[in-house]
Amino acid sequence: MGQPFKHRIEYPSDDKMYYHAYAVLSDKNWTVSRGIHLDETELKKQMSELPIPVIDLSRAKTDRIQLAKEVVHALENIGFLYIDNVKGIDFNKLFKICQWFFGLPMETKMDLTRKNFKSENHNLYRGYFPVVEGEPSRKEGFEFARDVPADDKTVSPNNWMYEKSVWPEENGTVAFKEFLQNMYEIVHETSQEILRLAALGLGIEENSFEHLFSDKPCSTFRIMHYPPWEGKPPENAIIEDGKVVTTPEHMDSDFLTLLHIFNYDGLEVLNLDGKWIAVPPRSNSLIMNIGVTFSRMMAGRFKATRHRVLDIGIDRFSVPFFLSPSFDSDIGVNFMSKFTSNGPKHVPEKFGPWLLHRIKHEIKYFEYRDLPEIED
Ligand SMILES: O=C(O)CCC(=O)C(=O)O
Ligand SMILES: [Fe+2]
Repeated sequence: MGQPFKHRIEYPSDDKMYYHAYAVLSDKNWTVSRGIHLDETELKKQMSELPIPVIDLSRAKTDRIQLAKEVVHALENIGFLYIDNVKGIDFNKLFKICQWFFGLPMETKMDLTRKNFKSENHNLYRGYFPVVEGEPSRKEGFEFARDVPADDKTVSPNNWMYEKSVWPEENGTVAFKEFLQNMYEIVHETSQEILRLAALGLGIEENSFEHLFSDKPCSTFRIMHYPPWEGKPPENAIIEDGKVVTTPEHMDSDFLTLLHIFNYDGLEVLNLDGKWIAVPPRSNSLIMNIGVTFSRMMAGRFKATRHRVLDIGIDRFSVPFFLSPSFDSDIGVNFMSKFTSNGPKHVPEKFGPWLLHRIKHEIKYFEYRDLPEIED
């Protein structure tokens, strides 16, 4: 990220003034912009002492306004939170699904891999990606999305962000596709409920974010396997104190991520003191974090926190859902200025082209490097 976020906007609210001091992202680190109510030292202290907050969704009906405030507080401060009591997820089955898929013969997985890993294949964005030797990211993954209806004529045929998902053949013992498609809908709905709470906590209409996702969200659901390093890892996977990563530090590019990490350690987030703190596994809970898309729209008020995954010496599985707006959705900066006459103006920007530029030209993740441009 070359461009620092340097906006500071005041948001009126009926019952309290929010902190008018936000973390500012400059180059790699979050620093604190001086605020009105809290001075830098106090805000820094507050944030560095924050544990990862827990949002219990079972309170969404009974204690909605308070819960909404807690969501906003968590998003304004650490940008990472646990979401408890999401209904309908069978985590044990999800684990078995991951093990089944990654245990398939390499040949079978490679039938589903993206074109840049196997030239006969047609899928560019969805499907399987293998471990790539020499990369500091040591992981294989399988991705899918909600398919766009075949009769939808609004999608350009070369827009691979909407390409059809590919699926493995099932052997009758696991309902892989059905289970994961159902999971997608559960986490999608969970993300929408969290966004309704966030809107309520911000003092705007609960459905203020809904339009971004109601047409054809570009969200991606991934299952991932991180094999431990064998032999000597590449230099760029070795970090301080001789620790080794399987995913280097990064911020997610999407709107928000909902993640499950089973019982595995290894996930760490960077707090405002520049210290890496562990995000321990919490059973039956999802971990949520804000992506750059959302943080940018909120002019840095909601935090996209840097995080990384350490090699824990054993195979590690995790399941992220990357909530993403529709290709044409407006994700321009200063979204909140639509609701208040104060502050810098909203600058419209389409999600799809912005994301493509970021993942292909700025961050250059190995799994996206060779994606073609998309002509509208
Ligand atoms: O596996 C994890 O714990 C985190 C994964 C992650 O940060 C990502 O895929 O963006
Ligand atoms: Fe991430």
